[in-house]
Amino acid sequence: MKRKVVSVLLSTAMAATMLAGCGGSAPAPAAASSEAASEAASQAAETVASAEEAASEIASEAGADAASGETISVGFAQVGHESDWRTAATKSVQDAFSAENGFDLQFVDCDNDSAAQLEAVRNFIQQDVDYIVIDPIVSTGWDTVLQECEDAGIPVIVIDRTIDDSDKYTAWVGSQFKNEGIAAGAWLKDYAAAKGIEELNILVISGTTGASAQLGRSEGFDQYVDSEGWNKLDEQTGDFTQEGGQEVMESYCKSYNGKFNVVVCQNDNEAFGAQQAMDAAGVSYGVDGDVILISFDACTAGLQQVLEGKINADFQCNPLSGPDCAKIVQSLQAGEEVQKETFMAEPWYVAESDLKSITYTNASGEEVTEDLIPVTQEIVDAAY
Ligand code: GZL
Ligand code: ZN
Repeated sequence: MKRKVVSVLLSTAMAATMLAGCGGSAPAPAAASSEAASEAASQAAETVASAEEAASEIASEAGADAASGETISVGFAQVGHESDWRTAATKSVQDAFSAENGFDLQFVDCDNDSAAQLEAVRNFIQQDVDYIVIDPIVSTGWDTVLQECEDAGIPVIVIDRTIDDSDKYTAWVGSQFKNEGIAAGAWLKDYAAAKGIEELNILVISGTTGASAQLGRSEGFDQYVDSEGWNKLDEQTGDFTQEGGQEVMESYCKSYNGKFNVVVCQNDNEAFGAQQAMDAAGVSYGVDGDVILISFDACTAGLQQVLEGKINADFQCNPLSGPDCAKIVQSLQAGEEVQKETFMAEPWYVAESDLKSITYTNASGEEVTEDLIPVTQEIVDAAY
């Protein structure tokens, strides 16, 4: 179905729609009280509920479009299938861009291969789809193909990871990754002080090299390594996979045996692999262990590990951007203005309840104070 000529009035300001959670102006630190805990639990459920609510808005809007017989064709070039997070992110887009919602979705799993991802986008141009959605494996190498999309008159929406060498796309929905890294550093500083741990010898298992999620988390956390004078022994990529996390941790256990007391994994699947390697090497971790284990994503299986005290802190990255992305496409199709940036809500989860909040200067230079949420079974059950 040929797309309507869509006159898109873009808001020039890079206004970010902050939802509650990381990166926004944080609520005042909650007092240690049971209502704060239940508030936190409902906040976790809200992450899913707001996605569901947005999904129903899409469905009703699509109802009208379906009545007019208009199907919107969308090409989606997804990173791959490397993690639990990715599975949830793919499902979020596929559910939002469903046939009953008036979409014809062409989905390509690019298997963590940047060349394949560029080829998928060029194929979408050949197919003359109405819109293209990209979750970019790495943040550079995009300007040429985005120019080709622009020349073909096909609007591009970027989700999750960012494209840093071109702004030839209409909108982006995702995370402030640097804040995730900063929050992890702020938490570790307060946690070590509360536990009386003077010396931090840190090993990092980073995500896919050059992915904005990796760049942001490393940059944010390294602010604390530098300002606190922590000893970062090594940083190697685990490519956001469990196998990668296990391989890197196996080599760390050999090279740094007995010399480290913190492991930072840039997603939960790497953390699961690191746990396997530390178990095999007889290294204890978590709340009652010798090693503090920090992770990102806070997927259901990761939060279960936090509940069991096997991961000390898990900084959520919210994968449910499908509904926001579909609403942007529907607005564009209706010739409406869209925000250039939309940030997802992202709570910070912890295994213990003694620390209530963290205060830090976020990526936008604002001083923020954000709750730390002790994980309960209710929160695990409500996770994405
Ligand atoms: C972050 C996302 C990352 C997740 C990983 O937004 O791109 O990629 O943190 C995933 O789990 O593989
Ligand atoms: Zn995130």
